[in-house]
Amino acid sequence: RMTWQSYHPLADIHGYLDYLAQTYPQFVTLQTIGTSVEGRPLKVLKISSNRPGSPAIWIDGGIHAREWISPASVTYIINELTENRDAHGEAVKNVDWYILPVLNPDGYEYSHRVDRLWRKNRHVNGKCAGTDLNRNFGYKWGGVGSSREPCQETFAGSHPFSEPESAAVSSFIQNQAGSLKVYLSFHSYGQYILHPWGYIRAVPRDHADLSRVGRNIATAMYQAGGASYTVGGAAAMLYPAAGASDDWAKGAARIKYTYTIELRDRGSFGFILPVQYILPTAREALAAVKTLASEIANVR
Ligand code: 0X9
Ligand code: ZN
Repeated sequence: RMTWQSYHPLADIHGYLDYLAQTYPQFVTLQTIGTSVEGRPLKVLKISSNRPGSPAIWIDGGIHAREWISPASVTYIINELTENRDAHGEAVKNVDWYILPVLNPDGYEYSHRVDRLWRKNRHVNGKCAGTDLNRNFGYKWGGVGSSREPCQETFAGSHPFSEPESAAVSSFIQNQAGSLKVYLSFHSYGQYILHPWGYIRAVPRDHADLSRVGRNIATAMYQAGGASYTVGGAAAMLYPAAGASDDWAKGAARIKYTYTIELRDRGSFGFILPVQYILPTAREALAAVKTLASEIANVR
């Protein structure tokens, strides 16, 4: 079934989520929160603490089709939090987890079948296909670092949440009514731990908290897998880009600990990360989420 020795097509990933929900019904449930442009389900796995009022963590992967290490790492995290639940301490059991491994299923499949370097979703906009889902979120939408031109890689869509994938995620997150304390999105590549803001080179009021926890994440990732991750504000450290999911999570959904993590590598292989790096990278990703869980769970 699922391994971390190769990159899997969408059917394997969705089949694995179905299997987990069937095998662990006491604490795992699977919900389809919407459908993609081409009609594929957006499957969110909930791993429950079974304690009312628990803090919750949202994790997504695969916003960008070609960043295959992201769904691979997110499914590894899911595996550890379910099949290996007792190995990771109390904090992870006291959190409700909402995990969407493939936010852009159409793009993911297209990158497997047709164009390995496809980035966007598969919405047809006139002569070109694809909206950049990480420019389509409705906070400071359409600003710097996004394009109005459908043929560009950073096309922001016709309006905020014009795409079913980003719209479904935003509705679901808003419906979690304040329980979400962490929003985390896995991308590649570059080895960065990015926090808001991404639309402007300024920092939010609680920048010191975001930076402190970000540095704790970097330390844990280094210890888990040996790669160095750099922490900083997204616009200041990488480039300004408006309409991304992280800025929306912080600015509109008001989730305090919001991060985008750019997984391995630093550019030697880039998006085409060889399969022998899946496990070490996924271990780093797991260390990141465990750090966040202990930060918000108040048990140590
Ligand atoms: O440009 C992006 O969407 C992300 N980088 S990627 O190479 N994976 O495409 C970075 C997004 C960082 N966050 C914001 N700019 N808000
Ligand atoms: Zn990306």
